[in-house]
Amino acid sequence: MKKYEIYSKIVVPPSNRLILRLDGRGFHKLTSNLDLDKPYDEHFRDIMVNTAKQLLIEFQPYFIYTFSDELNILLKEIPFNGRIEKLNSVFASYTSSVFQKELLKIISDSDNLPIVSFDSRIIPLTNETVYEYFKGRQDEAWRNCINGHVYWLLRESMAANEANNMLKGLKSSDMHELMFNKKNVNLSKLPNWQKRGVGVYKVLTETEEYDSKKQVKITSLRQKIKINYDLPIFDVKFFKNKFNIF
Ligand SMILES: Nc1nc2c(ncn2[C@@H]2O[C@H](COP(=O)(O)OP(=O)(O)OP(=O)(O)O)[C@@H](O)[C@H]2O)c(=O)[nH]1
Ligand SMILES: [Mg+2]
Repeated sequence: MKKYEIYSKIVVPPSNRLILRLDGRGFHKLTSNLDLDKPYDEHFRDIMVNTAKQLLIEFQPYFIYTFSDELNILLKEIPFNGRIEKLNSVFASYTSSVFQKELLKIISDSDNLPIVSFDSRIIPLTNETVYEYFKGRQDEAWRNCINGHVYWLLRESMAANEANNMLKGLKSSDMHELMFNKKNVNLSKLPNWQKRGVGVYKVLTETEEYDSKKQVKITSLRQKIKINYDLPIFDVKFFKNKFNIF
């Protein structure tokens, strides 16, 4: 009976912009069970990027930003008449299914394939706060990057709780120095996909085709999916130039 479905009419507020953020559930355990490279594993990154790509194809958002086990989707159209139950459940289940399918490609022993799930939350924004939101997530990606590298360096000589406690007491400058002295790694020179995350979106691209009837080359503009492993530090211009949002 419809009258008992008391949450079904809850819809998103009439804001200009909507973000959905999906986050892998219990991925700390999942990634360690799979024995992935630490702190960054390129197979894991590729699974997240391929999942983002499939979400872009299916839901046609403006932009997807991913780092670690999260995906931030900036919607263009708001599907399901903005119903919160539908948005959260469909995006979370779709993301989990695609991720699972991608995971199967790298795990030969399908009996040991972990069952994955993602949570989903909705973040309503205005045009003016889109940049601020993504910059906040990108700052988190950078913090993650520094902490991840330093944590695994400390783990070479200490237990997990000891490394965690030590990490808490370290200033950013200490961490940079430690990585440089012990590992000869300059944290600010790490690859941009680790420091700044990865963007997935469409760009207009000129393509050249040959018209065999008229025997001429034709150039046309096509939307192509771009996977940007080399994102800039987000600024207002990024969202204005790429998606006309400012
Ligand atoms: N080894 C490895 N682990 C990764 C990688 N990317 C993400 N992770 C793991 O995924 C975790 C994601 O963080 P969280 O989302 O806070 O942790 P979680 O276990 O998923 O917890 P919930 O989201 O609250 O369910 C990180 O702490 C890492 O342990 C990677 O490239 N390599
Ligand atoms: Mg998680």
